[in-house]
Amino acid sequence: MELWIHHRASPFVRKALLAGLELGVEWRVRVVDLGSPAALDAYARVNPNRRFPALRDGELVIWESGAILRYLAATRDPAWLGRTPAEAARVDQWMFWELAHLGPALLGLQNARLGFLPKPGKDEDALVADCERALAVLDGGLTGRRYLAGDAITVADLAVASLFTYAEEASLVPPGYDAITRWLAALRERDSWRATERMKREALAAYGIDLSTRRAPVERGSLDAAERGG
Ligand SMILES: N[C@@H](CCC(=O)N[C@@H](CS)C(=O)NCC(=O)O)C(=O)O
Repeated sequence: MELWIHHRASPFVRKALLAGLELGVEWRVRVVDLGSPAALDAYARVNPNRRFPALRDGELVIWESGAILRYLAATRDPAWLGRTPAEAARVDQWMFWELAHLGPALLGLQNARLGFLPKPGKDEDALVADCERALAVLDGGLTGRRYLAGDAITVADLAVASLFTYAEEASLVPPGYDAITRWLAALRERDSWRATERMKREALAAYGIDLSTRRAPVERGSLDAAERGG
C-alpha cells in the first residue's frame, strides 16, 4: 500500500495518518514535491485534482481523504464505520458536513490567522462568524454523546478532529464550546494524535516555521521541501 502526501503538517493528510495508525496500516509514504512542476504533473496521474492525500492498494487508487478513511476501515475494522445503521448514518452525516461546511469555515480562519495559503477573501469578522456557526452545530452534535456517532470512536471523529490540527495555534475554539473541548481533549490523549502531532511539529520545525509568531503567507512548496530535509 502507498500513501501520497505533500507534508505531514496538513489537516487532510493527518486524517489518513491517524486512520493508518489506529487501524495498524502499513504503507509506503511517498512525499510529492509541490515546488516541482514535473513531480506534480506525475502525481496528477494518481490524483487528477493534484490534492493530498491519495492511496494505492494494488490496482486501486483512491483520492479524497474521507473515501480513504472509509476504505481503510472497511478493509481493516468495519466497526470504525459505525456498528449499527444509525451509527453508520451519523458517520456519513458528519463526514459530508466536515467537507462541505466545517472545513471551509475552520480552514478559512486558520489560513487568515496563521498566514497559510490560500489567503481567504473574507475579513476576519466574517470568517469568525462562519466558524462559530459551524462550531455551534458540532457542539450540539457532541452534547450528551461521547463521540460523533455514539459511544464508540469512528472514522468521523478522526476526519472532523483533523480539521482542528491548528486549533490552538489559530485560537479556533473560543470558550463556551464545552462539548467540543471535551471531545478534542479525549482525541488528543490518543497515541495516534500524539504521534501525528509530533509529525506536524517536526514538519514545521524542519522548515523553521514558528506559528506562535507567524503571520506572513507560507510559501507554496515550503512544507513539502521540509519533509525532504530541504
Ligand atoms: N477534499 C480533499 C481536499 C484535499 C486538500 O485540499 N488537500 C490539501 C492539503 S492541505 C492539498 O492538497 N493542498 C496542496 C495544494 O493545494 O497544492 C480531501 O479531503 O482529500
